[in-house]
Amino acid sequence: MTAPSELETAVNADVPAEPTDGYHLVVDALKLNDVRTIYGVVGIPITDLARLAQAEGIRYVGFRHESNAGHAAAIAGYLTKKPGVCLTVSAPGFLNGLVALANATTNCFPMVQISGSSERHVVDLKQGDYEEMDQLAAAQQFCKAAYRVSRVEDIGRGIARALRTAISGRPGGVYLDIPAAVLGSIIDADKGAKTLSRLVDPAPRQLPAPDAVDRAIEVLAGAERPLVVLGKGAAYSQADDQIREFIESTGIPYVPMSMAKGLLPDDHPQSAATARSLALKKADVVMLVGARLNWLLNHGQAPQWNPDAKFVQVDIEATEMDSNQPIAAPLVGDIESVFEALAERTKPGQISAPTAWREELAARSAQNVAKMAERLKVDKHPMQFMGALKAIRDVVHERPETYIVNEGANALDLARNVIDMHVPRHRLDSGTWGVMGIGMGYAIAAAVETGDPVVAVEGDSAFGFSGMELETICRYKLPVVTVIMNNGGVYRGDDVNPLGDGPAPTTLMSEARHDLMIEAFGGKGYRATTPAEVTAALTEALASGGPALIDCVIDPSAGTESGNIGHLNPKGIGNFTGKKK
Ligand code: ADP
Ligand code: TZD
Ligand code: MG
Repeated sequence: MTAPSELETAVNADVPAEPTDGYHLVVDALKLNDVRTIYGVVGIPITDLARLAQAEGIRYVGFRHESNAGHAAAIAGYLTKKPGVCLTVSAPGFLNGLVALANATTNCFPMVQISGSSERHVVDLKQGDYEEMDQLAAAQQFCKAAYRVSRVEDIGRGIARALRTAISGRPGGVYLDIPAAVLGSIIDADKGAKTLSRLVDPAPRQLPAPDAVDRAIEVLAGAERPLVVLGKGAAYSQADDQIREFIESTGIPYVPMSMAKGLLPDDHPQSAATARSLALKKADVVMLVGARLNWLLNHGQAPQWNPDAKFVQVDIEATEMDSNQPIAAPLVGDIESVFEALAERTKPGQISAPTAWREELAARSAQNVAKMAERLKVDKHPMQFMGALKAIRDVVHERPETYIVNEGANALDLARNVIDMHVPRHRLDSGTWGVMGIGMGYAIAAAVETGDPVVAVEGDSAFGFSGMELETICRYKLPVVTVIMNNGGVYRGDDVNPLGDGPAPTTLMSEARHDLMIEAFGGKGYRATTPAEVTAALTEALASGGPALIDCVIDPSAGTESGNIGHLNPKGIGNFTGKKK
């Protein structure tokens, strides 16, 4: 034995007998609060954090791009009603994750982005650190809240605060900044353990006031043409039984927003989804349940809506009321508590939808269903969207537990109408922002969180935003079948460059073989040129339970500019290509 050097003695004096560090405290705090999965991309300074989390029994799912990891965490939050966690590296990795964090906030999904960051004192003096950025300042405006942990003894508090903020009240995205120096800090293990805490009642119930409930009952009782609009907040709340009981006992027709499809099965006799325009135009009392009167509902304005309609709104966020239309009966509370209170305080028969109104909507539905059946019959060559989508619909109809992920423009709008849903929270799509790039992240998280099969119906452009995650799907051997509506372009594939010296802005390669992409990673690729081939491929792919991709070759002239929302394009003075759309 040699005597310790002066330096060793000095260092050891600072090291507790039983030491732990920031890495361990982060993992312990997450475990203590039931975080079971982390979605992320590793690098300095969080690689060891991911390794340790895995070693300690947290499932770590490694992605190829942070945006996709973030989208996965967000939809995991939506599906489980617990915050999804995304882990990113400093500056560029952090920024890559930020679109997903903002998208989660916009869609009211609970998620926490935990990011490592570089040396605070170097960053703040802008001395040019590795991956230098003031991440806390950058994150603030894109999320519900942003926090930074500056001392190792605050890790437990920071994580508790981030998780509670994400999940309570209106759910949203929260940013938690943990500088490298804090992760590497050493602290006595006992002392460290005492800084951690488990959240008690992280998403407390929010009961509506009794007089607010009575006011809503009165408004609904006076309706001649009542309508319920179910939004993704209703799906998220998991108050499936209470919502169904209210709708069935009152007989009120309902319209589901896209991600609320399946909350009640789409073939429910009270569904007015197939008479949507008439329902909106004529309803005299509209009850919004976890649905905002934003652009997706034309802000509640005429001519889409009856200008004299009265609104009842059920939402956990008081400031949502009156944002677009005056709300005659605001019901601020969590949806489960609101529906329990409604059931308690409504007298038998007090609210009921008049038969004439129900029959009017049912008659319009029958007409529209017949029209749709005609449209779906077309079996033209080259294949049209409808041919491919009908084939998908019929295969997944046999397997209602299948999750449907959906993005694109025409690929989104048409699939939403054609593929009916029968189980709550099984349709995951571009949502409030109409964002492209959610596809593979949502699909991966749905498969990871539930183990159920996923079919991702993707526009060929939309798919490109997250396509590299096919490798992730194959690496984790997930039951995800990606079906590409390959019309060779953004909206359509037949646009031309008038100068003829290269592709037009909306053009992609219609001859692209997306099916070969997945084969590079050992998945199964199919190319389908007819609806029968789509049926055969999807049936086989779902039966295999493994990763697969079906490239559906769609007519490049199929599709309209921006799908259903072409009217949102600014007009200008004319048509830039002179080509007829
Ligand atoms: P959609 O796009 O389907 O119409 P939105 O995202 O516009 O739905 O609306 C969802 C709404 O649901 C948000 O205003 C949000 O505050 C609300 N919400 C989310 N969770 C709950 C809950 N548990 N109880 C009540 N409202 C909720
Ligand atoms: N970038 C992001 C992040 N989100 C967007 N919504 C867009 C760009 C613009 N955009 C749309 O709104 S839809 C779309 C883009 C690029 C793709 C449409 O093409 P597609 O679908 O191939 O996915 P269809 O079936 O050809 O219409
Ligand atoms: Mg396309």
